[in-house]
Amino acid sequence: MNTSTMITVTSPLLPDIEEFHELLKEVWNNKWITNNGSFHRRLEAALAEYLKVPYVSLFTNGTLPLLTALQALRITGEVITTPYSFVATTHSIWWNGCRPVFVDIDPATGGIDPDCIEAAITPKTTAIMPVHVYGKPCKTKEIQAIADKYGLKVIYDAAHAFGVEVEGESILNAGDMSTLSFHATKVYNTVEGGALVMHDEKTKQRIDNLKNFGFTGETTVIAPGINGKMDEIRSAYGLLNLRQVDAAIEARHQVAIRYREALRPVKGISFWDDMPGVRHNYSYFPIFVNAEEYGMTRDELYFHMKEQGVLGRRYFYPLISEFSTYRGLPSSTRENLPNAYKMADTVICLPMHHVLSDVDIKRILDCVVK
Ligand code: T4K
Repeated sequence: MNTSTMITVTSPLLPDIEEFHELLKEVWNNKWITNNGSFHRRLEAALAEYLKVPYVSLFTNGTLPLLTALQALRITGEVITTPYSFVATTHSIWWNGCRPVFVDIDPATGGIDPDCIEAAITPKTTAIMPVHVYGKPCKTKEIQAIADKYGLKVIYDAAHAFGVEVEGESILNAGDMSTLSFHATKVYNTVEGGALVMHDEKTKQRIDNLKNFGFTGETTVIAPGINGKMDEIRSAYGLLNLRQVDAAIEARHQVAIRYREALRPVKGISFWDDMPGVRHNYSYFPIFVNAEEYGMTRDELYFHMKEQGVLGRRYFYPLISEFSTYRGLPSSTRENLPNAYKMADTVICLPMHHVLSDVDIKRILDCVVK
């Protein structure tokens, strides 16, 4: 197969090269290329406005905000989380010296099932880390009610949830903090990048200090911080991408409409429709294969697509709880996580991005629709 004819699961949103060049000239003129420069400040303000959140702190990727949120909230002991995510979610808990406790997911959203949380709480539990997987909102009200009852913090891994709103309100306002990833493969990207969203200025200040080694001035370090600062070049790139992200989301929406129309009659293939009252970002398009009804297993379909040059991905297979670091944990058993196993064993994310052509969409659907 000629690699140029391959259809990848995603394709990055790229700013206009001439406009980027103009902004680069400004960065060059400023001779200030990182450490809270003017583009960094402009992007934080622009994102806060676009995302309808009070404060944003930019980071160099989407993993550091997870690590930093746990640090800032002084999370210790056990953190209840989902096995159905990218490994960075659980790694951030482990890197903070805490123990991840996996609970099962809600098959209707792919997110953590609030009904499973209470049984997993022990005297050592200090926080819950749910994930808005594929950008589908978790049951935030139910999760918050449990957190309030037991005095737990809630940090949402919202890496996939850029721009997602419920009844006109940003999903990023739920919980104590939310994290975003601006990796190249995301709906909105700054090449590599990420952010933490918080509710108050004091927390924003603390996070800004923590991502700058814990410095509060030239000679004062208030905490064991890290280097998480986004530079001026990526910040400038991010400002340009913000201008076109709505159009990119709409283009993805149109792809989702085409997929749903073609796949609805296919026996053994299921997928999610939009949730009422939700502004989705169409960051991924997962389908679920019922092998008996479809006549092919998920893996058979996945490899058939691959042979045709259609590179879907089995996000999120295997479950995080199956990786060697985590599989020995008491909460990692199949019996504890039946819905998560089922989803991981049946999912394929179809290619989904803003520049999928009609020809691409037809090729993708020709693989799946028999
Ligand atoms: N929490 C969650 C829930 C996450 O999903 C992630 C990251 C994080 C936290 C951590 O955020 P970051 O620290 O990464 O910002 C990708 C991404 O690397 C990762 O960001 C993402 N989640 C994860 C779900 O997917 P891979 O290893 O599957 O990506 P890769 O390199 O195979 O790329 C996928 C496809 O995208 C390629 O086949 C082609 C296309 N692509 C990729 C790149 C990098 C392009 O067309 N151009 C590109 O530049 O992990």
